[in-house]
Amino acid sequence: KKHLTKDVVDKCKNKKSKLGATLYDCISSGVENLDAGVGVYAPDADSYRTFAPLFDKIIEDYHGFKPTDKQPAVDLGEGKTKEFPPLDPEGKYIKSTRIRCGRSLKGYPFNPLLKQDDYLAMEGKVRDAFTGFTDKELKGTYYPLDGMTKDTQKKLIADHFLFKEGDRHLQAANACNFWPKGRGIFHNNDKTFLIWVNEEDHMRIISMQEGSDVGAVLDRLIRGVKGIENRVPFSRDERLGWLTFCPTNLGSTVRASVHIKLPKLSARKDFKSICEKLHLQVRGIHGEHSESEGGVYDISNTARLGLSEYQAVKQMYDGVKKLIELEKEEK
Ligand code: ADP
Ligand code: ILO
Repeated sequence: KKHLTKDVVDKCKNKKSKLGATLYDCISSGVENLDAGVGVYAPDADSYRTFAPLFDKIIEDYHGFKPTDKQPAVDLGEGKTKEFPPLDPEGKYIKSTRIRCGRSLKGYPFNPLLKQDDYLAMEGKVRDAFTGFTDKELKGTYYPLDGMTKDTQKKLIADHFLFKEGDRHLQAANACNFWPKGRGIFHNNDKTFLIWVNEEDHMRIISMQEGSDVGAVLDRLIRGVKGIENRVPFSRDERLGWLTFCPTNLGSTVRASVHIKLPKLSARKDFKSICEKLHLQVRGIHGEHSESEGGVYDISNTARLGLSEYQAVKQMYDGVKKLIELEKEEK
């Protein structure tokens, strides 16, 4: 609505990406969901170039990343995790910490252009990669969604481990074809290291645990990412960094979050604007498009593109540290 001007439509309406995606394929989710925050997805990597008149504007608006900007080199934060000691050592505010990143498999487009055979082949490839984990803490089991009981699925979702089903934004983007084929979740015994397969992105790699030890969560994520990238090549763009289906996740792809209670601060009318000024995004207890429950919020870094993985985590770390200070100062 905001960036799809007549000029942009005229520039894009007769174009097709290398794999045949049209402008309508990019905007269908926002057309069907007028309350969407962003409303667009890229059916393939080439769509970011072919439909640049639209994507560039949205990317600049969301990330502050200009068409001439370039994603910095990868810096996962290796050797620097000690810079992130527990944010709330007494456990008064933070319930849990999670850091996730997205990855796409080289050679495959995104959801709307995938065939059932692609989903199954991709699932097979990543499954092989999981089986190869040598790190004891990361070793685990892959659970395909196809065949999972509804009770198990519901419990995994309620406990914040598994992606939801039937997201209307993804459905309208044509991203749920052949569901649940090729979709699933890998996790270690403790459910502190998890990988979502073929939901919104080919892979979402997640590290999470109770409490506020950001350094420990990041350290585990780094080991996990390295363990997989040795086995399956990921697709990366010179300018946009790691490629993802949704433009909000490009670049570092990192969303570092805490589940946190800030009773005094969150009662203030300007709570969201305080967070925005600290480059923090506020979500509800069940993730995006959900509400807070029992005063618990999901607070994370807003930007993912134009900053390294380490900087994305630091954005959340510094911002949440400040929020806790402000909470303590409130009368
Ligand atoms: P994503 O983080 O992958 O963009 P969502 O916002 O939908 O997707 O969140 C996915 C799940 O992760 C949700 O169940 C959400 O509650 C859970 N989650 C996010 N941050 C935390 C956290 N710090 N602790 C526990 N669960 C979390
Ligand atoms: N298309 C949805 C979601 C945007 C960002 N979030 C994710 C999960 N990619 C919207 O525009 O609100």
